[in-house]
Amino acid sequence: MAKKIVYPGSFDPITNGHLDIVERAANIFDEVIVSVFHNPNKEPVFSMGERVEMLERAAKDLDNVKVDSFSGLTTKYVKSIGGEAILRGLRAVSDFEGEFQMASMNKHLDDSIETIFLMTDTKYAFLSSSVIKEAAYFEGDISELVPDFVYHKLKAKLSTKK
Ligand code: COD
Repeated sequence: MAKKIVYPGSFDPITNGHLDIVERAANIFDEVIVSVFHNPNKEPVFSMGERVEMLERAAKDLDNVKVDSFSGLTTKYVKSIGGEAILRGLRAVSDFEGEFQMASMNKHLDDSIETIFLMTDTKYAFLSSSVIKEAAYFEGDISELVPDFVYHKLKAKLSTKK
């Protein structure tokens, strides 16, 4: 049976830390679905269309990776597309508590769906979309931390906000 795993997130925007997790998962699982969550309570910097497009570009050479979007419960979405598990990345100890809570709630909501964690590569352990946006806003050099096209899109987007 083909193993399909879903990597859900905000990806606002994708960083090299996210991409590293996607690439490593693509070597383990038959199919990886990277899916952008539509959160009605959050105002993202990038629209849903922009985030999906950036992920598609970043994953274009990975044949078994597909990009999608969803709203509502992750567990319901995973089931609806025939996924078997949820993929999450773990950075520092500080991620553990929130991830443990989320995985436990997801297990409560659907006992058939496991959450699988990949540890971050230590060189990306400090990376998050939020620190990337803040550093970029104040013109810090983040060029080595995100794909090239994300770097340019971020610069263009943030320059209109000043
Ligand atoms: N290295 C490795 N992994 C990383 C790095 C890095 N540098 N940066 C981020 N990651 C990992 C994160 O730990 C996470 O696993 C993943 O990448 C995505 O991160 P984000 O920040 O883009 O996405 P989140 O954490 O905001 O996504 C949250 C969800 C959308 C998955 C969550 O809110 C959700 O499931 N919502 C749907 C509603 C639902 O079902 N709720 C019930 C569950 S409590």
